[in-house]
Amino acid sequence: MSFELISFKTCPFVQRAAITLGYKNVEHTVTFIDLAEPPDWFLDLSPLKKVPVLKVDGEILFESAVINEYLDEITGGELQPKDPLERAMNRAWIEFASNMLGNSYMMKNAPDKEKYEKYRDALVSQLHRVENRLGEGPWFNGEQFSLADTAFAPLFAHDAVADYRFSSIDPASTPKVDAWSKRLLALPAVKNSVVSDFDSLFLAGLEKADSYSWHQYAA
Ligand SMILES: N[C@@H](CCC(=O)N[C@@H](CS)C(=O)NCC(=O)O)C(=O)O
Repeated sequence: MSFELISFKTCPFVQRAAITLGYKNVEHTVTFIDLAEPPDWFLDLSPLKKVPVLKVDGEILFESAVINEYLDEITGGELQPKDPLERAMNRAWIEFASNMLGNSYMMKNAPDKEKYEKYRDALVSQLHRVENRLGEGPWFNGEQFSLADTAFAPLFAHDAVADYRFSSIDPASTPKVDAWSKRLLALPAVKNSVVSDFDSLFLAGLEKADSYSWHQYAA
């Protein structure tokens, strides 16, 4: 089978698929596009005009959570709980992580302090909810690493940019999230899921957006 991941270098949803591909050692190629100027071939093939897209023997698979479930299923399926309710609850938390990624993006790209704080407050409250959900670890479901871990890891990778200058995690009030996030960031599959100049590309994006967070960082 051939796998081609269509990617944008700073997209956290792409990163989820890249982590699963890496964790499962699935041989694949990566094609980068610029979402500011998406090529026609991409607009034709991506139903929602979004990345990630995974081409599987030429077939188009989209939506990061769906891509990850598929990748797990063709490689043993151990990244999803066997119990249907547990599996469904994991899916729900993956959706929650997507919502957090949205708030994180809105916060970092907010044009002013008021909007920045609005999204930061939402994110902090969500981090507390995750804190209450986590057990003893080391992973989201305990001993077994899962797709829930791969879904949250990009949030923490974005949080760690520029030596945690943009972090919303308070280790004192959300210690389990803090420890879990650092454990995830130390995994080779997570480390290798972004390009080597990820930090500078991410910062360039904030500068281009002329965001409040960029001005705080540059000051
Ligand atoms: N629900 C989608 C979200 C993907 C998404 O929002 N990707 C962004 C980049 S990070 C995108 O392609 N945006 C382009 C657009 O909205 O036109 C998933 O999980 O794959």
